[in-house]
Amino acid sequence: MRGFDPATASDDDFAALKNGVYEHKILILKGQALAPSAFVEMGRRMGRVEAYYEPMYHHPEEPDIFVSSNVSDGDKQIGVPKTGKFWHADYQFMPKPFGLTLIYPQVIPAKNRGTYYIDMTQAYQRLPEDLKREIAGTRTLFSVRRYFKIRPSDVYRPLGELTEEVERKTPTVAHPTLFKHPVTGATVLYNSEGFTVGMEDADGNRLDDSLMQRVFEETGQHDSSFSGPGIHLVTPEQGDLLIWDNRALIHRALHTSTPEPTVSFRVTVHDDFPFHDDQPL
Ligand code: 7UC
Ligand code: FE
Repeated sequence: MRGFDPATASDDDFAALKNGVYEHKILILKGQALAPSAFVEMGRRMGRVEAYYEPMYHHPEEPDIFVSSNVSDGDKQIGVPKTGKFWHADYQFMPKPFGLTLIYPQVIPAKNRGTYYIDMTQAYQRLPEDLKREIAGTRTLFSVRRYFKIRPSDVYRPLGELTEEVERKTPTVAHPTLFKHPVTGATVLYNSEGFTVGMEDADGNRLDDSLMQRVFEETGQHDSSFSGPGIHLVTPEQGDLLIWDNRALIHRALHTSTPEPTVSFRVTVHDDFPFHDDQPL
């Protein structure tokens, strides 16, 4: 999408932009030139901005910006390298995830760059009927534990103490495996290989892990060639600003395999709708 200027856009323009995101799942705004503060301001025009819960990711001047970066300035690493290199939706392991993710790449490597996406409303439609029946009414359990990044201050800490802290601050949460998207009404299959740690039936009984494995398989998350019909790669250019529906899409970063610098800024936004109504379909 060309010509969207957040500085002059009206509230109606922002409302139309958000509707476009829900309709198309992802929009790419071309030719953006925003200072960090203007990027945060843009997020505020779209809803309530949520800063990442771990401060090590924060932009030094704008804590509402999450920085993914492999660039370190001497001893001073800003942000965190190699984030999100696994299938996930943002904040899926939190009780209240946000509806919108904005990514504004700053330094783009020439090779092996971008993000893969799977539309989990379409992936649901493609499931075999017996699997649809099996997951109906269930809940899926999520945790950050496998991808929590060690902080500089964790050096020399016993691993047990660290895992205890992760479980205390971000205990496993349950979300309905299937919920109705509050805007489009589509059925969202809420699952990801990175953050899903189990499933349970409507009465809270733990289901066999083979069920979540089958969901990973059938939605293409085990496809190591990333060539399946449901997987889409977006490779941004300088000036692109990506906005996507963090309910409908799961994503996975493709990080450069060469030592090229890469830096990306992220702002995340709660929109005007409950994330889900907590009623499993
Ligand atoms: O470092 C990372 O990969 C961050 C990840 C654990 N969480 C991103 C998010 O918004 O859920
Ligand atoms: Fe992410």
